[in-house]
Amino acid sequence: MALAEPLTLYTAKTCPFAHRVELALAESGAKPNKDFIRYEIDLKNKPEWYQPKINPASKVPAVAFGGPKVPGDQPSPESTKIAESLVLLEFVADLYPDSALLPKDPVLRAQTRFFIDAFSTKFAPPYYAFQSGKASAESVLTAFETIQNLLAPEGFAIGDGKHFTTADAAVVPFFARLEIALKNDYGSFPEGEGKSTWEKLQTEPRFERWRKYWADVKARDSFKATFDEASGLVLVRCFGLN
Ligand SMILES: N[C@@H](CCC(=O)N[C@@H](CS)C(=O)NCC(=O)O)C(=O)O
Repeated sequence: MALAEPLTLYTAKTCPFAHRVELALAESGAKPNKDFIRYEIDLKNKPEWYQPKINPASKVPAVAFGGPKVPGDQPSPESTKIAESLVLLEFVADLYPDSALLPKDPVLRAQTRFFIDAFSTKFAPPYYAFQSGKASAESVLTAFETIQNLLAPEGFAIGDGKHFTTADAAVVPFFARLEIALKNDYGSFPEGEGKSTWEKLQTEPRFERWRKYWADVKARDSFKATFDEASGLVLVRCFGLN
């Protein structure tokens, strides 16, 4: 659905934070390069205008909203620039109030935000430590259980699980990349521990709910449209930087 004002998303296929926002836009029915401009930033060779004109922190994702319609590489000073993936998730939910991205009920809204906070504080740090060879596989499996315990009994994360919310958009990009990293044993953990950790997640009864959640997410059109498996291995640099 088209927006009243132009929106350009500065993003990078490799970046899980940017993927969050792409998922939210896809869930809102916004089509890249029709309803918004999708501008890929090469993180290894960022355009010189990016930091001064779009994001002083020089990171993706960022959005230019409003102002005249301009090409992505010629940003207008009249547009508002907004950064930080979790801020942008809520911005997209506000732009598309008819999407189910952010529940209307205050309790469910609070639970959505609590879920994201739990992921940032209880899942990302141990996972990042494991990936960097500084924590045990068991600490990661415990972190999976922590997140799993917050999932709705079926479906997506929040409430009755019927709706994909910002809680799902916030965590899915990281699960997608860690699946690839673990399966390929890509990380600084002892050789074989990535694969064996993935094997445990796939087979142990204690992770059954997470497995079903992950299967439901992967079957979702928004996921298929936004995840580029080839870029998925670029994880370590981004994970934990929030
Ligand atoms: N806290 C930021 C983190 C964004 C971030 O770290 N993005 C990385 C890519 S995954 C980035 O743009 N890094 C700058 C660079 O690589 O030069 C958010 O949530 O949006």
